[in-house]
Amino acid sequence: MTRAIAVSAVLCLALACCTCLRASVVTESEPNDYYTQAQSVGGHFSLDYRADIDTLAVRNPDTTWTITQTNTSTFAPHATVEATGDGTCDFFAFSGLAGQTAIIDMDYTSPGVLGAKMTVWYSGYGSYGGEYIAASSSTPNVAYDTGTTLSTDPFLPIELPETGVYYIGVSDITAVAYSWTPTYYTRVGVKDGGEYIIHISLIPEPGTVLLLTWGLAALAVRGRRRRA
Ligand SMILES: [Ca+2]
Ligand SMILES: [Ca+2]
Ligand SMILES: [Ca+2]
Repeated sequence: MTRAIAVSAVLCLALACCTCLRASVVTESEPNDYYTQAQSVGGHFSLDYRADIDTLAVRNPDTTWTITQTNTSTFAPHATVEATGDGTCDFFAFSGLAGQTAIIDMDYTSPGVLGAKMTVWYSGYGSYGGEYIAASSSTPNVAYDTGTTLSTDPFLPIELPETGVYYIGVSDITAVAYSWTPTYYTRVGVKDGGEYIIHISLIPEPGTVLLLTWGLAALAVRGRRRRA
């Protein structure tokens, strides 16, 4: 049992190291207009320090969120997308674990965006191959996190319901998320020339950190016993 925990910990550590080797900023690439065309950011998570990833959201038992101005960039793996609107929607894909908190923060929107909406979809089910999970409110629940330039910039914390691939859709603020179909998205794209940045942060599960700590401690004990 102890050996299994140690091996799991090493695998976790190796995975964490691998996912932190590449730069965390991704340039948006078209076409990415629907979740079937989503641009993956999965290989671009890192623990690089960023001053504008400074808002922590913790989910309460009553499903509300406690939000504090805390920089999470050095302990929560994150990827950043730099994008420019061309009249179409933009979709990005990342992987997460059931129960994990993902924080999606939009920053540095140019006046050309004139307000954007973010929608999150899960890939595992749904009549079109993806299931609508959540959407940002037109009234942000963070007044002015670092990097926010418009009062309508969306900030969306979400507790992931399943383990798997998720999609973030960026559209015009007028989009009605739950009515989306494969044809609806063509009418609610981000304004042509409008620039924005999205940070996707995955908050580590306390249990994962504990498992890693136990595993490394177990390896250290085994090493001492072998040397003795
Ligand atoms: Ca920010
Ligand atoms: Ca697009
Ligand atoms: Ca923001």
